[in-house]
Amino acid sequence: MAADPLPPFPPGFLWGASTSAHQIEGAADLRERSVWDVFEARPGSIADGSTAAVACDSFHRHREDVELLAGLGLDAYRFSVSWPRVDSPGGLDHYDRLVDDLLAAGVRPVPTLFHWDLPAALDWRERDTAARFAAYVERVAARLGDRVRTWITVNEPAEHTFLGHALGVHAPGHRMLFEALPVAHHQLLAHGLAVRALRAAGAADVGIAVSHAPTWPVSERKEDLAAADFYDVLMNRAFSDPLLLGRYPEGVAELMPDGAEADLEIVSERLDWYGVNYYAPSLVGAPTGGPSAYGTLDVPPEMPFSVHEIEGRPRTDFGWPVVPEGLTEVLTGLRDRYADRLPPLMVTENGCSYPGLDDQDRIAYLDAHLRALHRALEAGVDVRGYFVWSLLDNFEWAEGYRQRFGLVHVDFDSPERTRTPKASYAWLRDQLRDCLRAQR
Ligand code: IFM
Repeated sequence: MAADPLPPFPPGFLWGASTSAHQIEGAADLRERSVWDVFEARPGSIADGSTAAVACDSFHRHREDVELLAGLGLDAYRFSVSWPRVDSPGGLDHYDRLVDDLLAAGVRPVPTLFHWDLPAALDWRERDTAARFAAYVERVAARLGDRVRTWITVNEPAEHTFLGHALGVHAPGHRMLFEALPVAHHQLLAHGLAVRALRAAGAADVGIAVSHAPTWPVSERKEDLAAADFYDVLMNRAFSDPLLLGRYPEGVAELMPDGAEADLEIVSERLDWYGVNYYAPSLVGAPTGGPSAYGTLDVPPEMPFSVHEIEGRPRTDFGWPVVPEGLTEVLTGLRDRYADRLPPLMVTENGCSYPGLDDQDRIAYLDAHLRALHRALEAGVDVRGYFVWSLLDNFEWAEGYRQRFGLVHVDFDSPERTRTPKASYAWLRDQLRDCLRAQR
């Protein structure tokens, strides 16, 4: 257990936990199908052969989740709204109840409107999907907007583009390599249209959740520096530049669909805050002629870069290196790059996978990352909140139930999906009570 008390955070700093609909809800029989349902049915697509049909059964057990959030003393819950559920009769009723129960427990609902579970009939390769998304967002806002103050449009458009459409290891399973880039643009366009739809419905606090990994060159060799720079463009700046500067960086602009340029005014619609999902940096060099790997992910040899292991660091169960200072680097780096174009930041995801109930490794991880966030605050970066990924162990996409990110253990073998708070749950609860909020 980490010994020193954590430093206090500024008054009003928002403390939360995150989940997503497909990863926790289950009740797949009570909604339309998503691209993930189709993908999970393909033999070999999910490492443990599982599906998210039941997951944590949070659709039926969301009150237990709300109690767990309230027990932690958190201010906010970031969950996602399932578009395929909203498309089914009565689907919005579930979110109505969830929002009411959260508010009754004193927890602010923070819905994400797209967290990868696209309705199976739709396709992000089609530009029209962005307009369909905006129409869906209007329906959700019309129903929940009287009680929801803070909204997130889209989660991690980079991962959904690259894992789902470039490499084919996530749904919908396309392996289009660089031809996948229009999928990124269509999600960003969808985001901009959603910001407009939410504002038209009266929303005043709108953000997006974008993954950011500092890219470290494997050496100072010219080839490694160039490969790392391109990787950084592809994974980070291809998303933050259009959102915050209204332009695509050189190297990806030419890969975007015709007419993308004209959409950038919509894509860069003003944000109330910018969400950062941080897990670990990437160590990148020139291609080695063979495959390279990041955790469980294989990087194809034909890519113009190779990804290397960061040595000398503890690793999570996923094989991801634990590098807390990467979070400080991301936050200060965004401030330095975007300066007065950068809205306040919010860490919308940060966490780690470890097994077991006595999860001292998770405590050490969270402790170190909160200190790293605090260093960014001390350096003058305007960060307004932090959401742990995740409240619950859940369906970790292509890994199935093998990777456990929760503060709360879920027994996936029990019909009740029994929830048991881990040591990290008690630790975070006590930190929130004793130090993190000392200045309030
Ligand atoms: O579980 C995912 C989440 O859905 C998106 N961000 C990363 C998490 C851990 O892999």
